[in-house]
Amino acid sequence: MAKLGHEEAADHSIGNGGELHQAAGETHPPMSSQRGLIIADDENSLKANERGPVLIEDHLLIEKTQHFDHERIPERVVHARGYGAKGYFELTDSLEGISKAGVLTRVGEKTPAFVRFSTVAGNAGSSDLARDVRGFAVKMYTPEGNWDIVGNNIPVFFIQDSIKFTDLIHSVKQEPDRGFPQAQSAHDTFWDFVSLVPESTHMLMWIMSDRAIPRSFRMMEGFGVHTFRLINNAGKSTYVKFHWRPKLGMESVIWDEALKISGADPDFHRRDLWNAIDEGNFPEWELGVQLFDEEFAQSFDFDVLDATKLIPEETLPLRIIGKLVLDRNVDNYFAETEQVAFATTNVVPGIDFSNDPLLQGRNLSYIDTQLTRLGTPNYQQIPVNAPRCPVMNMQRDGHHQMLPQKGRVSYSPSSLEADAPRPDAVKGFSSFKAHEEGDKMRVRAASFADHFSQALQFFNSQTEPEQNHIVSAFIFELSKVETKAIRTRMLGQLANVDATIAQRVADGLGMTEPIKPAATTVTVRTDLKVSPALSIVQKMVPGLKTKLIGVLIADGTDAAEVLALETAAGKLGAKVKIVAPKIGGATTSDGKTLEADFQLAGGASVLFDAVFVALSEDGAKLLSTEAAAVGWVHDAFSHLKVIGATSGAQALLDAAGVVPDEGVLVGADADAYLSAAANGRIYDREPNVRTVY
Ligand code: HDD
Repeated sequence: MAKLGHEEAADHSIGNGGELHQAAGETHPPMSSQRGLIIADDENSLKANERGPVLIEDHLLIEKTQHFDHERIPERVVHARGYGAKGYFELTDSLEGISKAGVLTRVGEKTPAFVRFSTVAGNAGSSDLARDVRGFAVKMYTPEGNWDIVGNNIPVFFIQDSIKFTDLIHSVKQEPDRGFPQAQSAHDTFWDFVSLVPESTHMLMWIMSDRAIPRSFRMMEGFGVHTFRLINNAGKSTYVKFHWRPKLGMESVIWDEALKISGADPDFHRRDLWNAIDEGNFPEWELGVQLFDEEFAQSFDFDVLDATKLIPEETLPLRIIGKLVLDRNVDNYFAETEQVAFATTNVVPGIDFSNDPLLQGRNLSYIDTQLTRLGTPNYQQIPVNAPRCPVMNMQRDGHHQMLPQKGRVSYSPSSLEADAPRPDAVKGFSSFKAHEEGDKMRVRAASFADHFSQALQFFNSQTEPEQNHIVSAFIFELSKVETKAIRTRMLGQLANVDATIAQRVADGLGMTEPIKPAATTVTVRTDLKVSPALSIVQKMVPGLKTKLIGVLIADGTDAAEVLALETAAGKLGAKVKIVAPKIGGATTSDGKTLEADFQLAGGASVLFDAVFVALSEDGAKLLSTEAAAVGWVHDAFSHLKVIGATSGAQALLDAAGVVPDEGVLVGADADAYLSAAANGRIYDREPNVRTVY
């Protein structure tokens, strides 16, 4: 190779970075190393000569590489895949007299908040649409310290005692020998465990329901799950259960749709949240509380300390006391969403724990796990975790200590410094004076024994399509279980809830042997009143606000029609997304180009809440032989979506097997189509598109 002259070599060494020009108005600060040294060349390592070996002297290369090598931290052992956002909690109704917590008594105060939604079983890189419980963790930075409600989108849990948590999670995560399956409960070890642990039956009903496949984080409820205590100034305790209520109402997707979204856009939920906040459509939840005393607890049919049970809203109505608004996306995913550390022990004076044995175990686990994840007890100093009130104590040093802790006194009591912090019995946190007596023992209280009555109540409280989905989900999951004895055993547990449910699942599995109910000492209560509040469909809020409408176009599409739809949809707060065979768009009937948001293969109809097929006759004929277009329409139909179409589009509807019903509007105007779409899915269509067991 010819040796380059000095000048040529210098030019050559610039690399790609040299191509970047400073545009007018841009002020790029100089790049520096971690210790602030301004970097002259970030394209080339330091070499002994032009083609020679790299020198160990290249501290810039070493620093950059070393930092990269250590970028990852251990992901969360559960809830690894999550997404966070910032906002505030505002109290609208004071709990004065019930709790002394400032955050629950100072009406109108806006408390900064950080929320992280998550799935439980999947690893950080899994899909958002796995069938799973969703974590709903809220951190409120109150003037009296951080208060976390580390909840889920389901008000009950799998187990009653935290000693079983390790087993539950080991069973649902990837099987340890093979390292799969990822992010799903549909495998032998999970069903082996739950079929042997009847206390999980109520929760199984919930995770087999559409609650486990929400349409959006913005459209799901949140629950503190456990019974907590509120403590007033006189030290009196009131039991409380916390509920987050989405302003948009609840909505879920269809299971086949969830499977396909996982392929079409594994980031579906996080993208949805990011976009909504970015566009100024701030998601909002009401905070509701169920308040009750010991007398109610004693009179209630189930133990309020049992996290596998709920108190129906119809029995104990919610009192709405505030709202949570998410109005800012994170600035940096790792710094905030990954490093945020929630803990059930993050409570403030006026809020305390009950004896729920699941909660008591959690109180250790959260603060402990952060040591592995974040590597130091000083994780509370990371900005996303740091309280927004003074932190003063005698804890010192440790890895990554950020505070210049001043003074010679690092112990208490002390007398040497006038400003040394001291405990404050009035302002400070004091535990509720609970009266405890009895023998120490490792037992499960008899009041925790009924695992089936509320499971049946939940099922009976669903609409027919929702019940069908629960049955189908059991069939799907158990069909993935290879060990037949586990399927049989699970049918035995289901039979304890209800013989018909068990039989429907058995029919779907093709298991013809008589079902033998599992041994139980409990007589199932069939008299529990249905609770419509447990159903998603019955809580749906009609409307198209922030919904997405996919419009399929091709050459020859009538642009005016698309524009009319876009305008009408915009007025209702919905967004139209154009899907075309080419991303550059299509030539519409007026000879102009209508640009596309998605290329057909990358804009599957599962990404939209409703669809519109805006094709000319020629366009429809052409797309009738295009599998992606046929699948686009067919999926929308089988996912029970409202389909609008121009009359020219009929050939594609026919090719996709679309059968006319109230949700198929051909040749209708934009308003008629949109008002149909605003009512959501066409559940009556379901028996025509898939087998209902
Ligand atoms: Fe948990 C994370 C919710 C039972 C141990 N849990 C975690 C997160 C949520 C929940 C939302 C994610 C927080 C975040 O976004 O960082 N967990 C629950 C609910 C439960 C529950 C609602 C039952 C009512 N959890 C539970 C038990 C234990 C744990 C019984 C252990 C005894 N959970 C953990 C953990 C995690 C966690 C291992 C993993 C990462 C973390 O805490 O920070 O400590």
